[in-house]
Amino acid sequence: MTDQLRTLVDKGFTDKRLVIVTNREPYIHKKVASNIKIETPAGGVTAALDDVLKTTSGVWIAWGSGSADREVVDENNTIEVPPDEPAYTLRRVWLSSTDIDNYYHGYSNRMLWPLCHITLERVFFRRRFWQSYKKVNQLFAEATIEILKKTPDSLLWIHDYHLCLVPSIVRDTLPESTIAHFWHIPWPDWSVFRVCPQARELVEGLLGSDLIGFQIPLFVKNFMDCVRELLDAEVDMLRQKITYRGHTTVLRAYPISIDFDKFNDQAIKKATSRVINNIKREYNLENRYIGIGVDRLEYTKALIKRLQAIELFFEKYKSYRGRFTFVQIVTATRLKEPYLSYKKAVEDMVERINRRFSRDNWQPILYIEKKLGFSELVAFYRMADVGVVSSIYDGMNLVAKEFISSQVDKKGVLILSEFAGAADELEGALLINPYDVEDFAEQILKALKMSDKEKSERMESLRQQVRHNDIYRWITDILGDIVDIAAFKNKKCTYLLDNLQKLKEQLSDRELFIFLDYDGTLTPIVETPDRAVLSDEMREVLKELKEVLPLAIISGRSLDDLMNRVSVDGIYYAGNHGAEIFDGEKVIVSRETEREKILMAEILNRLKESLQGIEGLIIEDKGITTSVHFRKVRVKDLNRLFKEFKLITREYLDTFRITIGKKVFEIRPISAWNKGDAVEWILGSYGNNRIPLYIGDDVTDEDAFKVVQGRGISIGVGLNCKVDYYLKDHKEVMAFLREVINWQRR
Ligand code: GDG
Repeated sequence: MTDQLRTLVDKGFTDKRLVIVTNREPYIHKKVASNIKIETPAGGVTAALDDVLKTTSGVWIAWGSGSADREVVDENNTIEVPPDEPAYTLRRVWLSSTDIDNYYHGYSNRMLWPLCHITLERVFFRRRFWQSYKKVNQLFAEATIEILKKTPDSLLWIHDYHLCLVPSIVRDTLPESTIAHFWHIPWPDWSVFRVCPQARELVEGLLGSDLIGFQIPLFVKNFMDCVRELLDAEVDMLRQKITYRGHTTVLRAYPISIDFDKFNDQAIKKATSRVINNIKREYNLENRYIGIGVDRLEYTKALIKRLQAIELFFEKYKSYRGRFTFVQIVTATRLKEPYLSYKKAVEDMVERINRRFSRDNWQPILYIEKKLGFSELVAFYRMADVGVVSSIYDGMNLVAKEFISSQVDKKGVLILSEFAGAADELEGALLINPYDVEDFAEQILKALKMSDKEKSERMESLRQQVRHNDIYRWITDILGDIVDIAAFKNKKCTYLLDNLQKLKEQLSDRELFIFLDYDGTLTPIVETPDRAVLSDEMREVLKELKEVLPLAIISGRSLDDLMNRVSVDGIYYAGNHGAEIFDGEKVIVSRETEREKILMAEILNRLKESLQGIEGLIIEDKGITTSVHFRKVRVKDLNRLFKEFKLITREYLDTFRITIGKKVFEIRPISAWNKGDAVEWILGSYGNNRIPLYIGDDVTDEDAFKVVQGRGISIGVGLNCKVDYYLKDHKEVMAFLREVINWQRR
């Protein structure tokens, strides 16, 4: 476990318990003759979650699938695990064989799995599948509720497509729970997901969560699109938040990974070199190029396409016959249709290709059907010259990362399907489209012919990426967000219009100074900044207000623009997020340095150049600061915009502050005054120790909220718990300001 994760676990879980819910259990008790044997599923994800639970002493809820599982649990269906050194509780859920058929093999594996992997021909649906899926999700939810009732402030982390409905069932019974769900497989786009007869129920089920994690940003976007099509929900594409029936769910991409050190450390062991020599001798692989594929026997991993490419490769490049062997390791899981037919098709094809090209004591494909032990697996990965991952669609694909982590000699090349989530992150692999078998065969040739230098450079870059983003980083990121969400939920958000009397009492006998943000506070948020016009009604309110209290309008807009738009005399104005102030007589400017000016011009040029052609984008040059508005940019261009914006601006982070507001990026010199500084300056210049009351809606208003905290009143527009009170929109701001005028007059 990394230090970072350890700190999180130590800090975040002192008074809370982590409750994990998965279909498969981390420890399985099996009857072997008259004994009971304990098996642990080899998967790295399970092992890492097990590690975390061992340190947080939480609870793991899962289907009790072992033949001796019932014998060992107590009357609450729980058992302390690991068996030899108990550290946390495993709560087992019992399923009948009919449910296993209908919920697991049926709805999960024949409806959701092919649907999400866009193999629609394979989608097979029976009503009984769905009935059973609902029943089993209910069972899991009941077990969870029972646990949560005992420790109400537990944090719940549910996994995968088997358990879509659990979040909302739990939420209905225990509305205050903190619930996260991680979706391990792809989320397809709407044109695919609409095929599912229960599309709406599934999405509603998931939206009981506070946080839903997906592997990559594309799946987040697909999910949001589906919600937009299916439900009358508020979908904030930019902040990746969905509000449905009064509950808000945050969506994020968290690319899953592996334990880099575990593979790397095993690979460099002397013992591994010995295992490699043995394998080479045993399978007659000495002095040959070696390719490797490690997969569950699974149609989404596209073994047939891979074999077609290998066949084509040997057909075209005869000189590699006898010199290159492709080792395909498979483990058969889910031993039901359509897997049985698929297994047969793969085996037939291997046999045919081997018959076609084998000669002397060489065969092109070495097909090994067995679940390898860890040391053997790592040895295969390390000795390979080419690792192949050819999925037609894949959430992430851990084999790709395991191969990389085991490549300590950096002599292997990774051929990776562009449709695996891993392709989104891993730079340095040779990307293939598995449907383009011709190119696939060419990439195998390219990998084999690649210079040692290029191989080593590519592999080094891949290894850096996996080393820095390992499974513990994944867990840390998700748990960190869950802990934050829980903390946020515990805070009370106070709605001002329900608490006017309280505020009035708080302010009685105190002299106020009113500070107001402009966009979103005095005007509604509109498509483009030029359309944010102050209504005559609001202007009249401001004019009345300034007669009874000192008033300042503080905005990210340039000072001139702001003053023209508000056009009320005798008040303070601050533009450019506080960097320019008009005190009623003169303008006071927080000067930028020559260097800042030059760098800002440079950023502007680079942004304009690289973001050319993005329709609807407005880059607003305001002198000291710059705003990049993207409210009108099409969703399909957002990815490019965010990527390029980040790439350019990250070089200037020591000089500029970059914040994201309502569909706008703000770039401002770190040294320039912010809205908080402006509040300080204005209060000081006005004198006589007034109490600031600040109303704003934007991220940049947070600087001012901080200054106001403890000495005045902060009011946010929109649901906001970081402030003393919140109001819903600019209309409520107007109503509140009228109240203030009345208080003062009385
Ligand atoms: C789902 C998503 C996502 C396979 N054969 C052997 C063996 N394996 C192990 C590999 C690897 C694991 O199985 C397969 O992981 P994948 O990520 O490739 O695929 P899925 O099982 O489909 O997993 C996937 C994952 O969830 C995690 O979120 O990446 O996209 O589909 O760890 O090593 N292990 C051993 N011997 C074998 O013969 N020891």
